[in-house]
Amino acid sequence: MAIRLGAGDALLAEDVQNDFLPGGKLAVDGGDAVVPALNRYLGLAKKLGLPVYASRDWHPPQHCSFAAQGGPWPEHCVAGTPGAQFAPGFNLPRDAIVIDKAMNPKFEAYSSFDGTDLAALLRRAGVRRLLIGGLATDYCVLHTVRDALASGFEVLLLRDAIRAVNVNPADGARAESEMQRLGAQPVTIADFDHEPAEKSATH
Ligand code: VGL
Ligand code: ZN
Repeated sequence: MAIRLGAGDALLAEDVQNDFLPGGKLAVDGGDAVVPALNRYLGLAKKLGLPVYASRDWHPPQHCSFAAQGGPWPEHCVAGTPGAQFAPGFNLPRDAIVIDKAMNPKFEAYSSFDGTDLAALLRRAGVRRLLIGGLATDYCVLHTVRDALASGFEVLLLRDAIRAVNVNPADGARAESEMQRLGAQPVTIADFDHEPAEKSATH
């Protein structure tokens, strides 16, 4: 059954930033594939007038998650650097709402709800269901989906628009199972009711 989108739905794109794409400082295998995939959902959002939210991992230079500070990751997504910019070709609309996170040097914050006003913004906008995709499946997407569900939002997990870091090879698969177990509904672009342009041809 095709899923119908409308009022109360919004798209949330997690951390589609240069440092998480091939060639970046914390490159996710195949991370660049989320860009065209999310662009298809952005097309749906535009057609239906759905609000779009986009998070950025936006760290201070000495963030506790960096190896130099004893953390697990190479330095990445330092606020204002090219690596922290949205990926080229990612078609965010002008009125997309950008959520910066993990800005406190002392705390890791994978979830876009952690230390941000995202939940309040969504409630104020009347959002009840989130379409969530982006990077990375086993960190920011997982933690954001957990928080979204715990905050009472429904979640459609965009399976064709996520990729995992896979520090351990099964991390991505495990994260997807957990998100489903918690109540996220896994979907792909084929599940949505959208007419291809050719169908509206006149004669
Ligand atoms: C992320 C590792 C470190 C993510 C952020 O966006 O998933 N992963 N910082
Ligand atoms: Zn980070």
